[in-house]
Amino acid sequence: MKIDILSIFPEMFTPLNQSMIGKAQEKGLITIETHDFRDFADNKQRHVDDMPYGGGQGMLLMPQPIFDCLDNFPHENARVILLDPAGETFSQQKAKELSTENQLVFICGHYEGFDERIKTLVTDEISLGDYVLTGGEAAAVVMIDAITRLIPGVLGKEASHEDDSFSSGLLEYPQYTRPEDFRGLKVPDVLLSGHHENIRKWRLKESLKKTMERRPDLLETYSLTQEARDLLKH
Ligand code: 4H4
Repeated sequence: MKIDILSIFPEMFTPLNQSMIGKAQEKGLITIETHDFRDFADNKQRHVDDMPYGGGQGMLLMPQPIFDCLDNFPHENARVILLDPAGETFSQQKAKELSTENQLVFICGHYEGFDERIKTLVTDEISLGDYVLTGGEAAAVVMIDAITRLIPGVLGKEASHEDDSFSSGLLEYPQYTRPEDFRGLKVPDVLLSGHHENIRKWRLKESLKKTMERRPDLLETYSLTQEARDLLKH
């Protein structure tokens, strides 16, 4: 996957060179390239924003630097994603959908928003959540993390995303590692039993309980098996 990021703060994306995403780039599974659209501003002061027509607070990103920056690299058939609080709320399902694309382009705005004409370039307007950030960069880092970890080979054999919270449709069950007893806090006996069927049932019940307590909305779209219904009753 090729990921192009339009931002006037390219240094905000260095976290993507660390850890598993950094390794995925070294393995050639993904290529991340940042483009500073300030380099494409056609004014001497290199301004990329201006006051809104009609008055009002704040500054808006001008269309010209964004359009010319986007014209500067191939992006046919790419999903062009505008980070905007007014966009569709990002989700694991959206991450899964975008993880199958060959190229993603992220347009990260600052200040108070975008000239509306920028949206003619865009295939998806996506928000990280119902809050307003100083810029789209932090949101893009989170989305790229969530998307690229789903690309086969990125997580490597030592980790997988099949049982992730949300991927399975339920919140993840409680997990434990060594030691068995840490300051009197013990690992549940079932996990030490080696009885795989009992462990599977315990994990399903714990996922259902946690989901029911914290995110009952997820159960509206989760197709409960008879076993899951029985486990929820007891
Ligand atoms: C855009 C701020 C629009 C305010 C912005 C407005 C997010 C988010 C974000 C910098 C840009 C803000 N990006 N998810 N949430 N005037 N970006 O907040 O429409 O309120 O992705 S405005």
